[in-house]
Amino acid sequence: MNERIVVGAALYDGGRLLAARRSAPPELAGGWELPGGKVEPGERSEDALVRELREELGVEAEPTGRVPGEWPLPKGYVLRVWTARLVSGEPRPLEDHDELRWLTPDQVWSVDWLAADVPAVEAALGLP
Ligand code: DCM
Repeated sequence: MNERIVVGAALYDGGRLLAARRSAPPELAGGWELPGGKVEPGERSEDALVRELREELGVEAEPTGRVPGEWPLPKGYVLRVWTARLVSGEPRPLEDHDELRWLTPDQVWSVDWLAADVPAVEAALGLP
């Protein structure tokens, strides 16, 4: 039963964490998140993560480990997070986002993370 899982990536590069600002839907627009999205029926979570990063950011990425925990989202979804590293490409906001920011450790709390992402980011800090 995969249909209520959202996967997010704590994508690290050179010690910086990627944050993505949502452009839709209206109630989430302007909030920052770990990029990712819904796992499709029958899809492995790590495959969904790779697919979402390809679609949303135009990059190839590799999950490097599961961040312990899961966090509730609206409509019965739960957020699960993996650390990930860039394999190729430079992230661009192709879909769902209007801005990306690489955050150094001292900048991590400088953006307005979506509610579910706050504990997820806390859990992911220091894991790469
Ligand atoms: N979501 C979130 N934090 C993330 C990824 C997703 O809060 N890091 C939420 C936003 C939507 C739902 O999960 O309510 C589905 O996301 P999407 O629209 O990207 O598939």
